[in-house]
Amino acid sequence: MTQRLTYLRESLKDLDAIVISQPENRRYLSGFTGSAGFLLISKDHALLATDFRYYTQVKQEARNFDLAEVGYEFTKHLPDLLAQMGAQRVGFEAHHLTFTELESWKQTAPNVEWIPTTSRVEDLRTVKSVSEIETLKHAVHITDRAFAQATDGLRPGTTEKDLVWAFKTALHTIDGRVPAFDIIVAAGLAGAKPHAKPSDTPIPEGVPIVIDMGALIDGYHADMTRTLVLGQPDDKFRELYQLVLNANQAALDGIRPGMTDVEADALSRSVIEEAGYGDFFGHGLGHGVGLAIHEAPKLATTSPGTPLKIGMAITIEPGIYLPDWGGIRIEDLIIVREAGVEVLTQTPKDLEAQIIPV
Ligand SMILES: [Mn+2]
Repeated sequence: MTQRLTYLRESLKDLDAIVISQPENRRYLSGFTGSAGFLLISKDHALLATDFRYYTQVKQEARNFDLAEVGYEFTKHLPDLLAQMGAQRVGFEAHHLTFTELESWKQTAPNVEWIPTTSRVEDLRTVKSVSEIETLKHAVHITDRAFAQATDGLRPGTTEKDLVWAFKTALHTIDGRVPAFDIIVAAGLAGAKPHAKPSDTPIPEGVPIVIDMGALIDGYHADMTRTLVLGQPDDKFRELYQLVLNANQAALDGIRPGMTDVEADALSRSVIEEAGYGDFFGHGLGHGVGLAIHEAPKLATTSPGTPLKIGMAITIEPGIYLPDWGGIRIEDLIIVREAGVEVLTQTPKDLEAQIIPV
């Protein structure tokens, strides 16, 4: 945590202080896992202002921060806190703070010059530390095990909601965990919607079943997608599955540090485009993952062209979605390493392993 503060302070040369309101950024910098509070950080000070519910917890979790007991009146105390820090030019998180909050801060602290900042902490969060990677590996490992356990019970008559419940049960029984996000189980036509909601309908045989799930471990999110089929798939499934798998593998084989987010996206996209399905891969190749399920960087055609760095944790999830047929997506979680990528996800993805015998 100390090093994270040091890095942030290095990026604050143009400011006297910054107020951090974004929850994952607050946790990342301070270690505080509570749901409310603001960080005030200057060159010499690190304050965590929160309410009565968290006074004890802050002392236990955020040892590098001084607790400011502000109750539910942070805005009222803000001028005093900033004056104590000698801060005149103060940054705020423009992508998180609401317009209403900023207006109230301006009113209460009229002599402060409020400077919008974006992504200062998010940029730091993209490169994971050794301990963050260990936590992500744990999350992926539990995800792999829960996937195997839950899909073992998949048989004719199982509904999408049954399977969601089986994943939740497995996460709980294996390691006392909960899902990192709303689990997706989307069979047949529903799978053509990348973020479909599970239904009460029994999963039919022979159609693709898109399953997107992950475990949440100590604030870190695992994210995996596999596309199974109950009974024998048709030739179209075999053809498209292999195509998406080839696209997934092309990215795993081709990604290197220094390559841009756009170039990484193109590794998979070009495989799908060459086969004539480019229009049916309508989302980005992947996203950073960590304290948030979706965080920087984003791998997409519309990304800014930022180079990938060693230590980034990213999903690789090409997909093809045909509205009159269904969807196929294969998603792994990787770490960018010096010579390529380390694939954390271990759940098998060869075609035969996706076929559940009936
Ligand atoms: Mn994902």
